[in-house]
Amino acid sequence: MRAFRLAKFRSRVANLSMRVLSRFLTAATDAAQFPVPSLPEIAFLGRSNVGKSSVINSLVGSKLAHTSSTPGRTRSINFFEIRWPGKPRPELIFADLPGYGYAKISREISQEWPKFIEPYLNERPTLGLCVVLVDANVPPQQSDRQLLDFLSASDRDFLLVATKSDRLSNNQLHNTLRTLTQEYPAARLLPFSAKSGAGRDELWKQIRQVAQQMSTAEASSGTPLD
Ligand SMILES: Nc1nc2c(ncn2[C@@H]2O[C@H](COP(=O)(O)OP(=O)(O)OP(=O)(O)O)[C@@H](O)[C@H]2O)c(=O)[nH]1
Ligand SMILES: [Mg+2]
Repeated sequence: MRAFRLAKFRSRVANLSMRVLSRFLTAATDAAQFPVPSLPEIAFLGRSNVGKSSVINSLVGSKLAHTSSTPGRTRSINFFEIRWPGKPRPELIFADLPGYGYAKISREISQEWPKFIEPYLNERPTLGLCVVLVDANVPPQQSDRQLLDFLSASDRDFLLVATKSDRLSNNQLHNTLRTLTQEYPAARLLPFSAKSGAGRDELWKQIRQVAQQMSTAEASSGTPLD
């Protein structure tokens, strides 16, 4: 778990055709346990079981984050460091967040939100992008709407990712994307499947763009991200 894991990507996008190294950093259930802010950070958010940990594993190409068919598997904010081989230092942090939205889990998690998830989303200075996952097989949910409203109010950049697209026919996926666009007209939307790898290159592209913008801003301001 703690050793850097090597994964190979085959990508049609030339500059994404590379290996990525990933490493578990820490699990936090309290703001005091967050790692010192340093690198651009990408958070993965969504209802329990939507596939947050699976998206992270698909991106890094290894079983870095724990996945489970039982909702509520991830109970802490789990931080992972991402590095490209040949580079001396890591370039990104991925944060896998606890899910919300299942009745039993929801009660427990709702107590946790004010304690560490809300402070994380509100105050984390290095958080560059919130990847908000919604299940492409499930109609839009009130809990997702609440999260997106929360992120908009906090002025957080977010990207909406429709997961488990492999379970839908092209026609069904088309309808789902249309519904999501109607429901969340302001959101950037991307279909994704951890199973087939659909959408992975595009998601990497979006993540790297944010990371590059943050690094450029840091370099031109002359001050570190924290
Ligand atoms: N068919 C299909 N199944 C998927 C996909 N992504 C995730 N799953 C399945 O969905 C279940 C939940 O996946 P996780 O990645 O653990 O979901 P999570 O959002 O991290 O869940 P919590 O940590 O409990 O909030 C697992 O059984 C996965 O195998 C996908 O792209 N396609
Ligand atoms: Mg999880």
